[in-house]
Amino acid sequence: MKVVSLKDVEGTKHEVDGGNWVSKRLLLKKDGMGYTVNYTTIKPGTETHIWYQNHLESVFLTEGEGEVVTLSDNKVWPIKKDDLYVLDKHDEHLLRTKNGMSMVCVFNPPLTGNEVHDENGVYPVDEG
Ligand code: 9YT
Repeated sequence: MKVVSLKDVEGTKHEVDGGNWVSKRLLLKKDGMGYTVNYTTIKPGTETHIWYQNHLESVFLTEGEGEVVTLSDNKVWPIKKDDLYVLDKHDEHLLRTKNGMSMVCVFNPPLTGNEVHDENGVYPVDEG
């Protein structure tokens, strides 16, 4: 087994600033677990368009509150500390917060580590 701490990835290439968010990538494809675990902070006053067409993601909020808008039905989902939101249909969505949020994000399949959203809010499929 092993223990991975935020300080192990802070200041490395696995701390990724996506503009509206900063993601510290704790577990990646190279770790062989079959999923990724990231600790992500969402900056206050942001709205982010996200559409993980190639990944499933679940997100557990450890701090803060905001909302998810699913674009297929324009439904607004309030989210707050202790909630887990589950994008089980590769849901295209907007992620909004007034005061910022902290969260643990799990991705299947795992990320390689360097992904930043493209113009459609998508991470590319890993061909490796
Ligand atoms: C909630 C979310 O998907 N935020 C964008 C960053 C992503 N969590 C990541 O790459 O860790």
